Amino acid sequence: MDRELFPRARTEIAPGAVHVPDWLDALEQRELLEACRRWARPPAGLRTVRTPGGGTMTARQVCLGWHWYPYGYARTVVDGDGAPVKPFPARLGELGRRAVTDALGDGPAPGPGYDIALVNFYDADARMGMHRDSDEKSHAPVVSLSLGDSCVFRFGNPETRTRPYTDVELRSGDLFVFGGPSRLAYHGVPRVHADTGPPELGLSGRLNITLRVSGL
Ligand SMILES: O=C(O)CCC(=O)C(=O)O
Repeated sequence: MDRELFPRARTEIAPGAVHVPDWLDALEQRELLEACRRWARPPAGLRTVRTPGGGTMTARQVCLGWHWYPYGYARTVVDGDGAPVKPFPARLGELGRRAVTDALGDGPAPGPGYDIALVNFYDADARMGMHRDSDEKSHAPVVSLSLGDSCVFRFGNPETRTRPYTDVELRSGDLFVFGGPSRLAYHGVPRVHADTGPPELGLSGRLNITLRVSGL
């Protein structure tokens, strides 16, 4: 989508946290969406996440490689149908490596590569509260890809859920990477803008694919 007079630029939002607009082309977005639809099917498919306090997350989720539940990782869907988690596709690992190089300019990090994908599906009313990705043992950068409707992505600081934070609009095809001093920064999605995705993609709602290194 080219609504701007000038192309949106790569922006460092905080030290080690970089937004790269339009990183995925239309074909890559379509292929990823088709893969997400396959991964969402049971067993170990899209589920509603329940938090220990009795709440439910409004974004629904499917995991690959390791199953995330509040607050840990398992090899089976311990808070759902109990099935083994689907394997982490090598293709997503390559995408993760390329994303880090493009966003941060770093070569491949030594040690294990990406082995977790969380796929979050947001309808127009879904949100994600401010949280830190702190259940992994590795501090490798988190890679986040967006498909479909645009959203407000709130990126804060490692100390508090509150200000200072920066609101970034993430659109279909955008990449956001956060590592280094921002690896444990609080972040969330306070708003999804309905019907703003590229019509040719054929997705109603928003998908986010988050890649992490477990260190497990
Ligand atoms: O949907 C997003 O852009 C953020 C997802 C997220 O923060 C997470 O999965 O931990």
